[in-house]
Amino acid sequence: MPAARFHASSKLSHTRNEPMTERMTGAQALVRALEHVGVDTVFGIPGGAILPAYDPLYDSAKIRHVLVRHEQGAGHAAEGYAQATGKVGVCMATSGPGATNLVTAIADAYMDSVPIVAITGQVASPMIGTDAFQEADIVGITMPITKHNFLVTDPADIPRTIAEAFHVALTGRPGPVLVDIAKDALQATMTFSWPPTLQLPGYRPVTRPHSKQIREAAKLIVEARRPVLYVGGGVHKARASDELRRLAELTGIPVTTTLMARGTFPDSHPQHVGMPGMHGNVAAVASLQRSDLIVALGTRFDDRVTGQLSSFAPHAKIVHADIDPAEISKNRHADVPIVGDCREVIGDLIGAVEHEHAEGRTGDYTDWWTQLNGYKNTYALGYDDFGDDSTAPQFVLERLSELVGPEAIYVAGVGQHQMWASQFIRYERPGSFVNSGGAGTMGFAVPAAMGAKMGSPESTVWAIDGDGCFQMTNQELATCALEGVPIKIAVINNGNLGMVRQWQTLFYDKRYSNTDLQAVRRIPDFVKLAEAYGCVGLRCERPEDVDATIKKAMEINDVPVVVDFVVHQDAMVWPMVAAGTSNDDIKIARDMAPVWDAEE
Ligand SMILES: Cc1ncc(C[n+]2csc(CCOP(=O)(O)OP(=O)(O)O)c2C)c(N)n1
Ligand SMILES: [Mg+2]
Repeated sequence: MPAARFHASSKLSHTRNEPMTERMTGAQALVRALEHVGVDTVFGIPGGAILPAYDPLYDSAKIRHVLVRHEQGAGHAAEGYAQATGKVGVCMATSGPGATNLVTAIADAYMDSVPIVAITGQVASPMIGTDAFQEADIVGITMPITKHNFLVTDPADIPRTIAEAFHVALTGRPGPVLVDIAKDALQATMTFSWPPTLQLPGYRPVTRPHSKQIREAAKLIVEARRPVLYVGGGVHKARASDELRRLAELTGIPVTTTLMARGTFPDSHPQHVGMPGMHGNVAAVASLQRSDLIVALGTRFDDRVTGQLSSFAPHAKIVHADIDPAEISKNRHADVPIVGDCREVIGDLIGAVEHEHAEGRTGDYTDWWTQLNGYKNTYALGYDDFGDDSTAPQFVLERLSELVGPEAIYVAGVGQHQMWASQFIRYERPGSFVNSGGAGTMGFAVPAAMGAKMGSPESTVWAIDGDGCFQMTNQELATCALEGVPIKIAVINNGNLGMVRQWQTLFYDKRYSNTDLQAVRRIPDFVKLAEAYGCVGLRCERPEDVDATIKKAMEINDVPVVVDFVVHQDAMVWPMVAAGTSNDDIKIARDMAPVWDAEE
């Protein structure tokens, strides 16, 4: 690929930058380059190797540095910021342990295709490879979990590398990019010029889909009897939810939204059949399983969706559209592979289907809808109360959804509460549910909610966290309180590592090895903990207090609020497809399967 000119008119910057040169240190060049690519917020913690960069950062009028309490928090905050803004999130750390503390968040961003740039200080270049103090080969460590990474030892390379990192993070399939800069490169002087010329040979993501494939897909759509749109996180990342809706309404095809796509198609839409997968609802799982044509858009046939791959959707032809050619036919063979940006793909599909309709070819999905509506009505999501005065966790989520509404951004941790947040909150807007899907990273919620709130200060941001997850990253409450980031956190406190306990209930004969967090002893007491961090702490122990507690939390907008919702420990996430089994064996409760044959 010829070297591309980096244009300020790209997504990376708002104004056209005139070429300019100036002598400065590598550190100053780093800060200047970050300003030029449009960075306004950086989450990080300083230390020896990155210290030279923190000095000019102190003077930047354009960049707000947010001092977090743990680098993992910086990484997830960058992810939350990226998801709320559509821009690149930025985190910064020193060498060695600072950099390795970012690793979990970088892996998380890689799995969920979140555009972040991580900037790390490295020991001075003559020391690299000597086991110098705080040396870690972070480029080596993050090689398999970054879209691309760089080690910079020449100060002259800093501006170009930053421009390249932002370009790579945001274009094509988004993802994390790491820039590791040796301390001596930050300290040395160089000649800064902007804009730089990108040197990314071979990097040219295909965004325009092939018209022959599009025509073929449209033909299959009108011929199919049981088609389904299987929508993944890529559709929102391509900002294609409007196009998706047009395609869905034009064709009349049912839509399933994966965990990463919740909100991309409104839950209230009659064509929405729900979330597929391990904890998806029966209609959505059946829509894929019984389908004769799956149109997969920006999604990757993840094992949590397909269940046992060999028995997944056995009668379906597959149209698979993705910006990343490596995803296509990775898990399931695609009959019609389409490489391209989902917005362009869906836009072109609309045109091609309209052409089919104009020629008098339309799909008839009446029987299919009868079947799916049967599943929808018979197997609507529900839950049991325990018949005592305890609170069902699902009830808390239901009430949150009702009282807070679809305009808020909900950010979940990982576990049962995450699945209930996906199932029982109604999402109507793309991007309104942020969570850790591919990696399943406990500790994601608090810092990601902080980043989301900083990216979208007008939005109400609710973190839905587990009592286990919350204890992994709640130190960022200090950051939120001090930086004035009034997020709200609903801790769904079941006193257990609930999702693991659920598997122990089902598959390990109720032998609860190391999942009891001993909630009765209140160590820690989440209300006191919140107060210690300068937040408001509330507790809700009875179902009749849920509404009033949520309303109270909604009235507090100047400081972060933590609500300790004490819920029953034995609540389970249903439906469930046990790991490694077929989607056909979905259970709606323990030992209870849908009665397929009766409806068919
Ligand atoms: C960092 C990390 N460690 C371990 C796990 C395995 N794991 C998945 S869910 C879960 C329990 C989470 O407990 P909690 O936050 O209380 O959520 P709950 O399931 O109870 O709602 C664990 C330990 C994980 N996903 N991430
Ligand atoms: Mg728990």
